[in-house]
Amino acid sequence: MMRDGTLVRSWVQRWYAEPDRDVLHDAREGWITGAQLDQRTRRVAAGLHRRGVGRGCRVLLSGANGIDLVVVHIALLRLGAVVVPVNGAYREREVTHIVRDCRPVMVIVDDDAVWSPWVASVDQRCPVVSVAAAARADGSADVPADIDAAAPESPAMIGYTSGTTGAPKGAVLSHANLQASVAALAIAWRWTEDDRLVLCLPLFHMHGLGVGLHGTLFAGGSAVLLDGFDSDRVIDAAGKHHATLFFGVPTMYHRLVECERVSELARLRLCVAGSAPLPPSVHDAFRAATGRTVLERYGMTETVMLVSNPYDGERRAGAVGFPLPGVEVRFTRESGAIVDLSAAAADGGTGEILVRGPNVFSGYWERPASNVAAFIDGWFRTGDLATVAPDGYITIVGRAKELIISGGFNVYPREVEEVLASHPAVAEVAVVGTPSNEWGEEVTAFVVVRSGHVAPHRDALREFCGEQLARFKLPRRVVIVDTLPRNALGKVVKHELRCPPLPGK
Ligand code: MLC
Ligand code: AMP
Repeated sequence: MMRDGTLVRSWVQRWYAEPDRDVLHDAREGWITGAQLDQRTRRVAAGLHRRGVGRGCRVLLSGANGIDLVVVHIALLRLGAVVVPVNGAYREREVTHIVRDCRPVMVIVDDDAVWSPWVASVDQRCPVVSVAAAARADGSADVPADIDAAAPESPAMIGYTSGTTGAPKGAVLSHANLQASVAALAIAWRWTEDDRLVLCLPLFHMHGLGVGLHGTLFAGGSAVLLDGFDSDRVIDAAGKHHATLFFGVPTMYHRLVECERVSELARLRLCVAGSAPLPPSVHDAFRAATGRTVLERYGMTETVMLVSNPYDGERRAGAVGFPLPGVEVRFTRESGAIVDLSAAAADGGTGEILVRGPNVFSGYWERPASNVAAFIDGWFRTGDLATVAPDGYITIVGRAKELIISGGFNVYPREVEEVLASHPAVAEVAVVGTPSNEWGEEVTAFVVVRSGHVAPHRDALREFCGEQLARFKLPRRVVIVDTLPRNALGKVVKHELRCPPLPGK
């Protein structure tokens, strides 16, 4: 494990050691080698530096998976700038919140024309540049002397997430945090330069970026970048490029097991699932069809990866396994006590997972109050509830935080409630996640209609919210109710909200 290096320095060393090795593939360019990646990212780093991007500057980055996006990402890290990955599906409300919060010096996004007025409404001077244009930025004669010189403890990335409550806040991850996590994964998953990953997860979240891309570059392996998920394209890419690895969210596995070609994935060395619970039925169906046992792991934006099923030994369906190398876990108890893994295994109780380790972020960007609440004596509160089996396997059994995970994307009920509540026909609203085979959880809104108004149709409410929220946050189900269940303090008791059965079920 490299102790004092940074992520980019470890990658650059790989490219120097084996310049002709293929590293990344996309449909537009085919393969590029380590030497090409080094040269291109240097040139782009210099070009962005000339435009005012320097050490510590925040830059929003969002684009479809492809070599251009990766080149810009690496160039920013080489400069010591702080990458703020953002979902390209975000709408004005979501984008302006992040711009206002982290004050970027530049926004680099595929849809630059759409985002320009949004960014300008917060900061007229902040340039909005397309990913393609940024990837052509060329300052080759002018490479800054301090390239690759960011200190391990300096910030590398800010990932926006709502944490346990409230409006999205930026989790600040250092170069050392990001590196510690992939170093642990290289050990735990036996990830080597011979591995080739089919990478269709979006590169604006930890799973695709902090695990898939960073892990590939750290291990010295290679990745086939796919712009979005499609079962046939994943299977084709795995076959054509002799891939060894696939990482996906449960929704992708759900779709793969329904694909008649899934047995072709038997060629892969390792299939990893995470970001949401993988239903044991999908775990079993994938094994029956491919002979491969999915390895499920658990992580978070604030911590990258935390707990993983073992590479050797039982990969238990429904469980997430053991702490990764370097990660320590503890569990809260109702009594207020905090217990370690073996005590939790002995008492068999349920509690919130607390974590500590070199991968764990230091805090949220400019949120001193949240940072106090997020840690107990230096241990980060995950907001996830778990039990530990007598043999040490950790199982996530629920969440203490208000969060819906749909298809691996996080949806904060409060954000959707705020938008729905501004609809003229909505008197009161509560948003919860309801079980779904395909999505894991579905965004469901319980609506009390304002008197004198007609109950709004689901599609009308979706259209209304769609102007302000990314489409994956829109309610898939709307249930009209007379009142919302409330406790003595007037707070909505969400677990008492019940969906009527779907027609035909
Ligand atoms: C797309 N849609 C979704 C959705 N994704 N709706 C709810 N939940 C989602 N996750 C919407 C689309 O906008 C569209 O709506 C409709 O669903 C049909 O789209 P689709 O073409 O079927 O969906 P697709 O584009 O194939 O996307 C599905 C998916 C995608 C599973 C590929 O959601 C995805 O890439 N998920 C991965 C998320 C991820 O990377 N999470 C990692 C977080 S990091 P309409 O209305 O437009 O027709 C993390 C830490 C950790 O959690 O531990 O890893
Ligand atoms: P994010 O904030 O997008 O990083 O999402 C992190 C959250 O995803 C965690 O706090 C968990 O609630 C959830 N999560 C990630 N992996 C798993 C898993 N394997 N099983 C259950 N929940 C998971």
